Amino acid sequence: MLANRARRRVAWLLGLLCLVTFLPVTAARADNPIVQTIYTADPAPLLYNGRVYLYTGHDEDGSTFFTMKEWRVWSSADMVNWTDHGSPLNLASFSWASSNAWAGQAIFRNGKFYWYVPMTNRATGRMAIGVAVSTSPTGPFSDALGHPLVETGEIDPTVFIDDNGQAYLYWGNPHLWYVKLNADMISYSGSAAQIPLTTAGFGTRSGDANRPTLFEEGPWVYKRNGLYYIVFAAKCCSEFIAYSTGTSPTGPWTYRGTIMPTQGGSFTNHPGLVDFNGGSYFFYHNGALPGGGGYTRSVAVEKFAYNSDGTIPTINMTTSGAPQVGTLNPYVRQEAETIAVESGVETEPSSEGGMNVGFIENGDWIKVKGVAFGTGATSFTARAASGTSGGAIELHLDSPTGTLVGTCRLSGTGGWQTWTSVSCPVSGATGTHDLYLRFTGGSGYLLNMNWWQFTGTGGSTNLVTNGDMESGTTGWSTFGAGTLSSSTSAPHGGAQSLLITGRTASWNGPSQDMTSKLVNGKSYTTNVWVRSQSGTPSAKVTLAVTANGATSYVQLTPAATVNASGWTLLSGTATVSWTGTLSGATLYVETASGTDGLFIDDASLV
Ligand code: FUB
Repeated sequence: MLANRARRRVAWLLGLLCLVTFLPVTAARADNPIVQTIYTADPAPLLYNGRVYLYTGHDEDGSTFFTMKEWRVWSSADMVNWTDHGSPLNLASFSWASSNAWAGQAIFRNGKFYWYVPMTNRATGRMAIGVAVSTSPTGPFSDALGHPLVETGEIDPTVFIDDNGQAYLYWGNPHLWYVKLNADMISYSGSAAQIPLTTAGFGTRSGDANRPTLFEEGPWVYKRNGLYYIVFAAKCCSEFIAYSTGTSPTGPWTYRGTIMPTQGGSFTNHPGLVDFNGGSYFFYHNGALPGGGGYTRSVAVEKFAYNSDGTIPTINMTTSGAPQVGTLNPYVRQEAETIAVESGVETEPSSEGGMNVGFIENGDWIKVKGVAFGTGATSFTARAASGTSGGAIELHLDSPTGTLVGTCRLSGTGGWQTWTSVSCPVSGATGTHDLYLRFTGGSGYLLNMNWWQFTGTGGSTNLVTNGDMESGTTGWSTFGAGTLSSSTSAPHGGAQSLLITGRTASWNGPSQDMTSKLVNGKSYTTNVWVRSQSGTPSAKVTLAVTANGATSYVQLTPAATVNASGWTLLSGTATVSWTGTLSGATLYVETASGTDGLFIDDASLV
């Protein structure tokens, strides 16, 4: 909360400056860092079920050391709007730990999530690594062992499972350690060993006889196209991010150079990399928030592309961050704590489960990026509470003072966790916009918000019948060969997805007839979530348009690699037009090659 007060003071000062320069104060707000409600550090992304879950540390407000007591979880389906899942793990979760909730990483295996975290072992006073377990990516997590998994006095665990199922845990500062984890992920075989820190493997550091190589801390190990990568924080202080590649999980390693130069106002940095929805993303931390610095850090993300030889380009910190993947659907319930950028608000656990937004004062706002209203919203509902006399929730497009499309008023509800639903009419919300929820009222705290949802014609314009697959195979056919069935194994949303098996050509796929639904010359946005039964085909959504006896093919989405371990969003916007009389229009999901079985879910054409 101190952070917010500090930010408010900064905003006030900026406001004074802006009065002089006639710039709106809000112009300075950026999408990076991705979390602004608290200071976060040490990002560790994990893909699960079409979302990126981000595990971080939490720097306390006003810290003068790495005073960290808990870990936090965030998630996003689009890389720009991040949902706050609170803190499902803290030092008190480990009876043997005393302090220093530092950098960890979580991984999914056999239906469970394992989160490896370093902290001080009270009994020895040394840093040790514990492992917490949960059946959900957002917890709650509990100590799997009741004692450290491994203790060498060093920090920063990273975990990796090789293609043959062998899992490895690496950690270290100043050394680089590893153990081979057993399949249960909470024990290991053999004893902790060190990876030799050679200058060929980890670069040359000058000026520190005790540390001849660049390796400092924060290892992040993964495998891509048969090559092993170890990305790490290099050369203290200030750190930069460098990497090495190897031909096996334990080397030999070859130093490959800098990924992210020293930048950003924090003397540490910490890498986490993930491939999501056809793109590659680099998470890191810096001191970019107001009041930020070496002990008050913030997590940020950049999109990048590997070079064709597998090397990683130089990545610089930006304030714009990664581009949005797809759009956000305002016609389904959205958590209030799903935020791209905010000003003044904070989050807290909600009595209705999950988190809510709170500590809202007059003029505070939340930006939700890339909201697809389609042909229009007619009303807005918010789940809200107020222990005072409430306030107004103003709905603005594209800036906190942009077009006002609706205002919901909330009176006092008798308590900050006494929830009620308030609705108000909406007009003028069409197309895709950044939505700003701006809160106005008297002095002091106004209201809390748990979730929100729009209704309207824009929500019913999905031209795909049974796009959420909750009605089995209704509305769906196959384009060419294949057998459709409804699947309950790991749906993207709801309880079911659609499965096609028995494809005999790459163009075979689940399909729907759109002939009577399309308007000539109109631009349509397509979103379809896809995963493969096995294999990693390149999938895309296509529209076969037949007019005047000729068939042409409109690419509704670009192709993206899909896999069996999680959902990938195929998303695109394309203009559909024809000459003469339209006699057939078939939407279908296909692959560039191969005949892998495909699951699809949450399909829309708007
Ligand atoms: O957050 C505490 C420590 O700072 C981490 O363990 C290191 O990687 C550095 O980021």
